[in-house]
Amino acid sequence: MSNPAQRANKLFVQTFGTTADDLYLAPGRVNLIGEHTDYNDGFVLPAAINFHTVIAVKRRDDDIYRAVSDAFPGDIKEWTFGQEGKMDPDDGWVNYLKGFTAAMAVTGLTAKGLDISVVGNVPLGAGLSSSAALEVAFGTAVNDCSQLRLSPLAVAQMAQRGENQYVGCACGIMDQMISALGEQDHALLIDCEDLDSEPVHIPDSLSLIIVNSNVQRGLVDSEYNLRREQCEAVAEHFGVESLRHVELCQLEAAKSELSDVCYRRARHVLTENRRTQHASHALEAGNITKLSELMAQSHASMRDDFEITVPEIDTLVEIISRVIGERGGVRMTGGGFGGCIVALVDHALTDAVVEAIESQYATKTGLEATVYLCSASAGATRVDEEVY
Ligand code: GAF
Repeated sequence: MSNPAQRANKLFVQTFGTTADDLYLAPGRVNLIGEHTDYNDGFVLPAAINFHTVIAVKRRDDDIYRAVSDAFPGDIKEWTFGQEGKMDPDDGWVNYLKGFTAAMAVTGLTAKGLDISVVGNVPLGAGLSSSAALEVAFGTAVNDCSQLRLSPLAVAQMAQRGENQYVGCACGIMDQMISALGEQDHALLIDCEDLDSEPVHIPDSLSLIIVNSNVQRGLVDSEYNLRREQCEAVAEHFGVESLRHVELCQLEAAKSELSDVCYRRARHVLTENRRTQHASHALEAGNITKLSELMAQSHASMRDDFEITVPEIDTLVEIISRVIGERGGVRMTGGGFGGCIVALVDHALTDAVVEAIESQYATKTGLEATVYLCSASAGATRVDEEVY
């Protein structure tokens, strides 16, 4: 049926027997380059995508929250601001909302309660940040409805705090920040040390293609946290706050003092930071040959040094890079261990890319891929049903 905004309004009426006051949305994201660099105070280059979580809300006079998702209609979750209790793994999606209000309470902020319904079309579990979209859509609604006047960056930081401290995932700031601050037709170069960001136009000649490998992602949290610990161990070895303050030449000189695994993890992060800055310049200048080279190097580094790709993802990247050559770039995107690849390719090659995936991926892997032809979208906002 209808678009997500209409669906959110409909679910609201079905659940609460009255109409919602307002609608808010936040996008999922795709990271063009700069993987596992955010929690190392490095650089990332994500874009918000035109897949959204939409929330319909009605203000309440008390501090109670009641929430329903279209994934589980009829199952109303309820909590009181500042009394979220402990994260309950069986509660699934609502933990991300409770995490947000819990983080606010810890910070000393208060907000009035809300009745809310949640719907969305960000693919779940695909590495396109459906959880950040949920947190940021909710945070934007709470911020607006209680007139807190938090900046989009502050909403993103609160969402990250909720996920780190309440949900228990040690994620960096990238996903929340791009969901809050994305710009249409642009990627955002984010310096995760000072959280400065600058929009980078994506040339009109390029198609943004995301392909879901449909590999069931396993061990994601434990492997993610392990990578983070390995990076922190190397920073500690050098006596610095983060890998941002280690130079590649220092790392090379200290190679024998580190385990091979830790050395390679750090080499990925340091080289990825450079590639991300160069890729941002290449994109801005429309230098697709350079972009292609940097995205290929990024993928190889994730595969060989950071070891976060899986064979099916490597296969997808190989299939696509054979079609596009230097007329576009392709690499795995997101935290890894399954999920998606991102390709930025000359429009003229879009059909050939899709045909190559359709004719080769299933034969080589036994899985069906899902292709999303996307565009870079704006960040979280209040929205009208008619203009969604
Ligand atoms: C996940 C995390 F949530 C991000 O913070 C980032 O570290 C990413 O993995 C890897 O680049 O999406």
